[in-house]
Amino acid sequence: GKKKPWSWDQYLEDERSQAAPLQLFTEFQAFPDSRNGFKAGMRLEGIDPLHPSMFCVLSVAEVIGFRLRLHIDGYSECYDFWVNADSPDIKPAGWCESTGHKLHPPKGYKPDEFNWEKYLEACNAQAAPKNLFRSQSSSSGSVFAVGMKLEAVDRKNPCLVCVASVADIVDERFLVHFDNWDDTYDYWCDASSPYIHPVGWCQDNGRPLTAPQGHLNPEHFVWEDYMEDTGASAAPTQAFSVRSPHGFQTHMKLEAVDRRNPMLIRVATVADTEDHRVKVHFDGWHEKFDFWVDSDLPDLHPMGWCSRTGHSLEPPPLTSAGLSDSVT
Ligand code: MLY
Repeated sequence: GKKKPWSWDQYLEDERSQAAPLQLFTEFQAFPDSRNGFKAGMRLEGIDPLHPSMFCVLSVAEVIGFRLRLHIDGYSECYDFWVNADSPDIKPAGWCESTGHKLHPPKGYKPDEFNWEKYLEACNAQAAPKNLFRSQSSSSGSVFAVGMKLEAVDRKNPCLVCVASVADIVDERFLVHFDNWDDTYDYWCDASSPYIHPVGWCQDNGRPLTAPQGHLNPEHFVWEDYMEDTGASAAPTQAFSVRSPHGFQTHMKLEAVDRRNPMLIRVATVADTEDHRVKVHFDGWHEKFDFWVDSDLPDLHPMGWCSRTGHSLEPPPLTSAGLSDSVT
């Protein structure tokens, strides 16, 4: 007979499993309340994932459901990346100019000779209309200011807590930069991030603090001296308010973007948990592919997200649990 299409309900029943409840997901993971109005070819501005301090000229390369593949104009397709249509990392054309940010033009343009109007005309392209972007929360209640110092986890070397600065602020998020390092370690976060601490935190908690690169006496870094030398101030302690731990539990099922092929979303299981992270396992795949992510990663979604947003969902490669475990 004809093979029945894969269904979440049947799968949960067969596996005697439960889906992660909706309320555990953030607004950027949950079912969107708007449509994805972006169209291939539209131009926009946005953060370069490999250089989080840079806003670049982007074009929409592909649209699938609520997701977009973005291309950095003038650069190789190997830098293309996927975002959700409500990503705070993307902004309409002209946003940089109106907010005092430097816009990195397409390769071959000097920053001062780039002009959106002329560029769009030259490409015969359209700018993505402003109403397609997540509405900006105008209230900036944050007390963080550019230049303020803090102690932050280096996400690429997570055992290090380092001397860092607020390098940029957009809406409720700010850019953490590690003093005297290049921007490849930078990341955007908000005041609830578990990865940032006020000046003095390492000392109070008996942890080593990594001094700025090239510091003359890194073993004896003194915040007071450093702030006097740099004329900077510390981000106020009250500004930090770590979010409460997520509620995901081991065995809960969800839908997760495959990092090795980010065009795909797969059936997945929470394999392990920490306060602010979950270990994602792809059902039917070897556990060597499991990986830890922040529980609020916008690439995690509740059961039914793909079907609701018009994205295909990759079912486990074999439906029989016993078999799939032995096939790797
Ligand atoms: N082994 C790495 C460590 C870099 C750490 C950078 N942090 C502190 C921002 C290297 O030397 O490249």
